[in-house]
Amino acid sequence: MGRLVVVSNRVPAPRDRQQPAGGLAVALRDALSEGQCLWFGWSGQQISEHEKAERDVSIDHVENVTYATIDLTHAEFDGFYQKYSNAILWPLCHYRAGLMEYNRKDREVYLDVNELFARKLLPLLKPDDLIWIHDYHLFPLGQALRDLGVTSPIGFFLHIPFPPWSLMKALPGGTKLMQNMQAYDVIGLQTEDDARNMNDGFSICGVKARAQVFPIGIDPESFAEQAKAGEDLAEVQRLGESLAGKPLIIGVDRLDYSKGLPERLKGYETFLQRYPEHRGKVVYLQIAPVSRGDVEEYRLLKQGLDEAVGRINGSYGDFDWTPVRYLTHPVPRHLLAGFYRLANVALVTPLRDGMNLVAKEYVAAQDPEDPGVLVLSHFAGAAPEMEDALLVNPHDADEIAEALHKALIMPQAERKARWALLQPDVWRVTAGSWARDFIGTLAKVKRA
Ligand code: GDG
Repeated sequence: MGRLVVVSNRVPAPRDRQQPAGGLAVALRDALSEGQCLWFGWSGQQISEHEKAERDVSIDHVENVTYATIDLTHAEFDGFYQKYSNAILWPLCHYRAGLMEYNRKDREVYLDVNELFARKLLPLLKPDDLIWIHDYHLFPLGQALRDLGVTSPIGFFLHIPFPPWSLMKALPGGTKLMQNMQAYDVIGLQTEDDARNMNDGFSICGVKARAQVFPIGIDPESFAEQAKAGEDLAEVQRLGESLAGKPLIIGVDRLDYSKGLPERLKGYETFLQRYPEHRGKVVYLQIAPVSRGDVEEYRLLKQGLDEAVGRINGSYGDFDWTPVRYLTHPVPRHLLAGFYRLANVALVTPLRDGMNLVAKEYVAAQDPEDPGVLVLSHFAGAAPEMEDALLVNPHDADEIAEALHKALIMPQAERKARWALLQPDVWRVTAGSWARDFIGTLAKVKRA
């Protein structure tokens, strides 16, 4: 098998290269552990327009992995990342065409940055490389590499949903985007629905390409160990003591409108209204680290959440009880694992989600003898694999309220039975197996 070349918008920061922290880095750990590998992408640094001419690729070797990064100018960061990727493709792929802020200029910057990636990557490539491109920031990169004469196998994985063509065609230049996908030898999506949507789009656009399903997972073994070890951490014990015997409901999401946070709070409020017996007797901890804070839509979302939490705490709280504990900063991963294990219920209610790893992490973190209950949205990519969770429609506040009540009073025998049905899939489809399946499929490709 050839050398693995991974391309993603962001490459792990130097401090995270020994011990991967981010989702993609953790997911790729197995795949990157063998042979020589190259990881190419944006450094996370921005430069001014006049520094652009001398822009070079910086190279760093850590064990068998070469990290190659480039800086982006402020204008590139804005047009490529903030606007086209995060204010156009992200909402559209999450079925929110109404939130799209389309501007032709941003599309041009997006295409330019993809071409820049291709030009800077080209001299680093070797003939027997396997190239694996990640996510919506880089849809056209495969074609840009082909235009420069690259003939190696190139694969593409989309981490987020892909909507039906009737919606996707709202994207100006959408047909071109689909045509560019012909450059890829393997196209991976998270779920059957996503792959069907993309394949229907291909046939409508007359594009000869085929999307396949490669659901992503976590590293359940190490996460379960971390969660168990978490029991002995002072912070986890402090959280436990602060509950004073009350059950804990946990939510963990980047502060993103796809995660259904306002709807979830409405569900919790409805729960407090309809089941007064739980008032004063339960704690809901929502961890929602701010993400993409410079994009207007995300600022408005945060404002709305700040207000809703304040309102619920003001109306239902008491001098010795806060209904919602709400953090908008990240919690270190080892604590998070311990918090999940302590939590009696996890509320994972995205309006749309490619997969949702939080659902899998929560299951992995449980004590098999006394597991908690997962309340999961039908619209998470994880839902088809996790039908033994309490599945809810996140738009239906009453359904969330009923599921919360059911979860909190669920007998231990039922909790154990449900967990035992959820556990095998979380252990079977892992980050490692996902990467191996994808790379194995790509390695079998011989381009005509
Ligand atoms: C995209 C797709 C797909 C969250 N808060 C904290 C924290 N996290 C960690 C979680 C989890 C990860 O971030 C989030 O992963 P998700 O899968 O839930 O969601 P996205 O970030 O939107 O990821 C998604 C994924 O890509 C993979 O393909 O599943 O559908 O949208 O690992 O634990 N971690 C720490 N502190 C926090 O406060 N340490």
